[in-house]
Amino acid sequence: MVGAEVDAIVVGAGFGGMYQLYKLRELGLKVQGFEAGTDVGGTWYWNRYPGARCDIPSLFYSYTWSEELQREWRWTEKYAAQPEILRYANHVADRFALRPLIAFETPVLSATFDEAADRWRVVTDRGDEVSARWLIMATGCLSTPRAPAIPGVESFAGETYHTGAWPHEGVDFSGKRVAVIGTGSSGIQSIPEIAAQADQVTVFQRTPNFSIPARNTPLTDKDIEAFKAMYPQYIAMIKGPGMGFGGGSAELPIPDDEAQRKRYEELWAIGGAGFLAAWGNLLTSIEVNDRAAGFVRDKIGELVSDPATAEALSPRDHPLGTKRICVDTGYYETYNRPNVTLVNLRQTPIEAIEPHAVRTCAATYEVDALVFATGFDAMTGAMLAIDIKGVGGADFREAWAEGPKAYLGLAVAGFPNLFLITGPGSPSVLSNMINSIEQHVEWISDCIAYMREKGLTRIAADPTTQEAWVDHVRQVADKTLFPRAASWYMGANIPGKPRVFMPYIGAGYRQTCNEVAAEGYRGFTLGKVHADAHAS
Ligand code: FAD
Ligand code: N01
Repeated sequence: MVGAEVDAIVVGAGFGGMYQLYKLRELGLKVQGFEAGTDVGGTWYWNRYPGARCDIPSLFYSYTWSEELQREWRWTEKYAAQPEILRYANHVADRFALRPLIAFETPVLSATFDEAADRWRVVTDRGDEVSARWLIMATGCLSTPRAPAIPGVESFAGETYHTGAWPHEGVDFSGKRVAVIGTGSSGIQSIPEIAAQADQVTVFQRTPNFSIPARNTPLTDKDIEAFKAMYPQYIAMIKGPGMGFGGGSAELPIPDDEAQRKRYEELWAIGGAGFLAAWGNLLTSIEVNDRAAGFVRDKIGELVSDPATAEALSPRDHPLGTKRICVDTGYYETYNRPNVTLVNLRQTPIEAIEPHAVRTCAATYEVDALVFATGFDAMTGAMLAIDIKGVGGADFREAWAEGPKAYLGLAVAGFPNLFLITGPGSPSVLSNMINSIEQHVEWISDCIAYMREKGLTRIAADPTTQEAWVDHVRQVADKTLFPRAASWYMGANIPGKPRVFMPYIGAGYRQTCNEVAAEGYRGFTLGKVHADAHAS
């Protein structure tokens, strides 16, 4: 594909990229997708670790843009497991004939804006060079796995895995001694499953996390009927002004201690991340948050037989929900198994990995396999891996050197005609991501349609408007408890990464985006390459 010209390039074939390809093809554009993996699915293609499943009920963690798709797909569980979600992604790709639009096993390496033509020139690791007017980055927020540089890690003689890049053929841990490093969502989902299979599991925990039981169940006909009955209200709600955290409960806690506890008990019994919606100020009032956190710690104490282990599993260094809340199946109970040991790295840090062991300052743990559940270079990692040059040779990595900056999380000043799907500065990872993906894809598609209709070839975010939006994103976050946690939302999991709260937590985001578009793309400069340019 050297010298090929298309109208739009979409990088990434997860739920974002697939829908974007579909929409642009519907508009009549010639589109080319590039995907590093061998197939579609993104997150659900890469994260095949045991126990991987969604934490937003599947009926809601589904595309809403096709009624036929809604009708014909039936989820089997409240929270579908990874293989089922991947089957859904594959079904979408087949159902809408998306695969022919995508070059698989083709990572995009660079993109350079040609100012004379208002086109992006994209280069892949296969040597493709393709030019397009529009470049849409559907590269994912949690798509760059990271493993810490622990001394000696390269000397480990056993098997090494990362939850975010799990082998397709699966892993059999039977008869093995397994070390799991990391207790975020991926660790919390995989540890019970690994423990059920392996001889011995040693969990190396640096920071305990709050986790709420999923209470996953098979979906019944009755559940599906109830969902169908409320579907119009659901659509009205997600298309309404509340998208982002502003859409949560508005209720404030009742002063009575017993009544508060009753509410937490009810939500604990229901299970899932809805626990965070207990009160409208759970994520802004430390007093309210402390109560809820105390409730969860009490539950950990009830679930884990050994008091010292229960205490080590009890988070005390960050408010509940300010690190992504985890949703589990039997996580805390797993520590009652005789084959599971918890190592508290706050007391006894890892010093080195040896060929057959993990060594802390206090002991050496012999293991056959190492599982890194150590997360991702979230929200910026995939973008910064690509060498992007904008107007006047502007370097994308420099533009984001102090932290990511994007107008509405959709566009970056200095990089015209490039759009981000669920980029930093949008609700993104704080929302149901499929809803946010759809909103961005539809906004971007409308914008491209508008540009073509008007014969325009360049749209660029204004630096001052972008700066104001970035400021607003920070101010809104500062009113919450989120900045108090050393979370990946803040970039705190990557040494040297700027500490900036990356997603947008304010209310009314969709409405703002709609208004920006309705006002002729307020905050953007629109132009034409030269008089005789034809819009493509
Ligand atoms: P991704 O699915 O990450 O896809 C991005 C794709 O881009 C990847 O396939 C990647 O290979 C490709 N790519 C990146 N860079 C390049 C490049 N340079 N060249 C070519 N290809 C490239 N969200 C929820 O809302 N609810 C959930 O329950 C939920 N569960 C999750 C569970 C796990 C284990 C993880 C890791 C995330 C979860 N998420 C969840 C977030 C999830 O990432 C999103 O819901 C959604 O799947 C993201 O889709 P996407 O298309 O934006 O990105
Ligand atoms: O990653 P994480 P994740 N030594 O960054 C630890 C989504 N997701 O893959 O907190 C020892 O949350 C680190 O410790 P600390 C969801 O959005 C959803 O689990 O930095 N430990 C932490 O415990 C989620 O938030 C689901 O002290 C080290 C862990 O590794 C996001 O993806 C399932 C270490 C990393 O946790 C990321 O989740 C899975 C070191 N050097 C993922 N470095 C659902 O349930 C890091 N750690 C839907």
